[in-house]
Amino acid sequence: MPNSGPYQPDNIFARILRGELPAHKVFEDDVALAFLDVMPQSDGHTLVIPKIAARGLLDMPADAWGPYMARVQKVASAVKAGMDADGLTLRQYEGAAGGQTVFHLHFHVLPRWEGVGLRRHGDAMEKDDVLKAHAAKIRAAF
Ligand code: DGP
Repeated sequence: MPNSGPYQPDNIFARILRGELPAHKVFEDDVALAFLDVMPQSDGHTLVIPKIAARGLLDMPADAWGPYMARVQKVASAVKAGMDADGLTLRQYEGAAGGQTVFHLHFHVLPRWEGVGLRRHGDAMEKDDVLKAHAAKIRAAF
């Protein structure tokens, strides 16, 4: 996948948006889709993507931020409540040099618990039944 240039409509998240690839979805409306990260850095690690085709923060239209960030906040609230977390860490990696590996804009919502560290970014795949259980808890918290 090229890490610069125009938006590539065959990126993994675009394919999830089109329903071509499965995901443990927790939220969807006309603006955004949220689903669990398959390589979670903490239990319940959720990604929130806009439906607009933007590679990253720098090519997201300015007037699309308000509606998108409102969904990020809504999802973050459900992630915190559903996972019974003490807090959250939000992250966004911009460009390959910034750590981005999938070139469709996304915010990472990471549940945090006092004294519990994060696993490494993109390190290990989680079991499908574990992701399924976490997604159910988060969906129930909207
Ligand atoms: P980033 O470096 O910010 O582009 O992170 C991409 C994240 O996406 C990374 O944490 C792993 C996750 N990921 C990669 N492929 C898939 C996939 O096919 N499905 C899901 N749900 N997550 C994925």
